[in-house]
Amino acid sequence: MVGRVLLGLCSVPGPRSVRRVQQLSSLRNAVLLSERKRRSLLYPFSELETHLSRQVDQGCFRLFQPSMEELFMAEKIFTPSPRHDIVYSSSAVHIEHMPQLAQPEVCFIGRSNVGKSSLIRALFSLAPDVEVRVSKTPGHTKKLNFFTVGRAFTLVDMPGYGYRAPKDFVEMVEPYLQQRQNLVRTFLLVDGGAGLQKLDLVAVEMCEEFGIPYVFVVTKIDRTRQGPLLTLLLQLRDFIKDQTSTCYAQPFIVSSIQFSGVHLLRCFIAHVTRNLQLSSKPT
Ligand SMILES: Nc1nc2c(ncn2[C@@H]2O[C@H](COP(=O)(O)OP(=O)(O)O)[C@@H](O)[C@H]2O)c(=O)[nH]1
Ligand SMILES: [Mg+2]
Repeated sequence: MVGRVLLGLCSVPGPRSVRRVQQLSSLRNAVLLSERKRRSLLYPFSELETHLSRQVDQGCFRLFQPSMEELFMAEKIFTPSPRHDIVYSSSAVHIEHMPQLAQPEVCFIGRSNVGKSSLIRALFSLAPDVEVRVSKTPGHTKKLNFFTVGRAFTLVDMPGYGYRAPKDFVEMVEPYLQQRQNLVRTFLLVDGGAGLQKLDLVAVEMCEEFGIPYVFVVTKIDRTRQGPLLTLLLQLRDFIKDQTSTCYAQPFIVSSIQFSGVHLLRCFIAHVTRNLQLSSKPT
């Protein structure tokens, strides 16, 4: 049944199919899928690579390819327990009001409506008590929202830039990116349908100027056709290679509705926050 739902994906699923697709947020259910469907859920690039000629250099898209066992280990970190609380902890507008934390931190930035909050909600789907607000109105997240994952790491949902961005967005985000000592990785989200926009380049410039490590995440792949998605990925590959110095070479691709790529991203976060050692170290 789960497999059928995965196949019959529509861009805006109703509540029943949402419930069924949400079952895919746990790896235990993913193992019930056929090999092909499981691969496209866990490693969504595998679905696309068949359309690429072998002459095209695709190595960067498979740099981070953990084993099933490693994906399971990462899932544990995203699963709450009495000794491992996963909670929304606080919000802040100015750097002086941000909690001082010792554990590694990751943050999610991108244009308003790109899917930041939805992706964070998908990442935390195994902790249903965590409240991540997703709005149909762009510009909803106006503060930096901090979520703590036990003592393992903190995750920050940032206000979006662009349409209805808070006036003091730059004053809020720039000092955070520049000064946050425990920030280990910034996830820069790009809408799969819209592609890389001028405003995204402002975020790229900030990360490059401050020399902080960041990684592209292409969102909403469930409603992006494969051709334009591949074109965007190849464009990103060249952009990263030619114009960036602190960007991770592999862009991640996700759908927060179908959960594709979400397990892989959990594993990457567990890895960069030093909560998971991988058998083969990704470059
Ligand atoms: N089809 C689809 N829609 C998505 C996805 N992620 C987010 N959305 C929708 O995009 C809109 C904006 O999402 P939100 O997470 O609030 O974006 P934010 O402003 O970046 O935090 C909402 O209507 C979401 O339902 C996705 O993976 N697939
Ligand atoms: Mg948001």
